[in-house]
Amino acid sequence: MSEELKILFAGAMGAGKTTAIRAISEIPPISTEASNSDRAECDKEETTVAMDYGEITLATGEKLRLYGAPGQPRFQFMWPILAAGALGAVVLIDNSRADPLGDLELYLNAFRPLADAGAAVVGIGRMDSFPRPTLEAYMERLAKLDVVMPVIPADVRRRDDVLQILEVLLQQIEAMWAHDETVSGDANPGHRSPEAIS
Ligand SMILES: Nc1nc2c(ncn2[C@@H]2O[C@H](COP(=O)(O)OP(=O)(O)O)[C@@H](O)[C@H]2O)c(=O)[nH]1
Ligand SMILES: [Mg+2]
Repeated sequence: MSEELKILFAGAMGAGKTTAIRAISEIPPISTEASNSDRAECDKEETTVAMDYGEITLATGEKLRLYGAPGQPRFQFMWPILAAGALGAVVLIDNSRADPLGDLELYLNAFRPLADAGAAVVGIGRMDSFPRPTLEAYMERLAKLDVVMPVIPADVRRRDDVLQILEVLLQQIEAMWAHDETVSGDANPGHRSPEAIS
């Protein structure tokens, strides 16, 4: 079976999943935007109803498939379906929302297996204009939830910021594989390390 390198972008409506995938995809991203019927949750014209899809090729020539999960809690049923077989997840948080730490908890729980495996990172948006919760507050909340994962401030409208998030995620995954190989003594030829993004 050929290995599909699938990365998932998760987070609330307006957190920037569609923007992040658009910023780095080397193909025109596929997006299923529709008129937003949920202005109470997030005041924007359009929102993603099914998912986003984009692609980026690593320096190794391997293609990462980038999926954006629909953020609305009513689409929760789709999250485990999209997470199945994912290499890793990026949880995007909009720090201007009412309860960003609550958002973190919701999306983290949805993608908990990936987080527990060390294959997830958190990107925090709009920290420049909304400095609270602070990075320390995020780390404290993660510690309470018994999870260790990188928390990175990012403006997903900037390609370099999104690439940095992805790079940290791939480093995490690589470290996890190296650890697995040490533990099992098995070089697992099916796993090739992702390398720096071109
Ligand atoms: N001012 C500001 N706007 C941002 C920042 N990050 C994302 N945005 C905007 O927030 C919106 C996010 O929308 P979208 O990508 O559709 O979110 P999605 O629902 O998660 O797919 C876009 O209009 C972005 O331009 C940020 O750091 N600062
Ligand atoms: Mg979207």
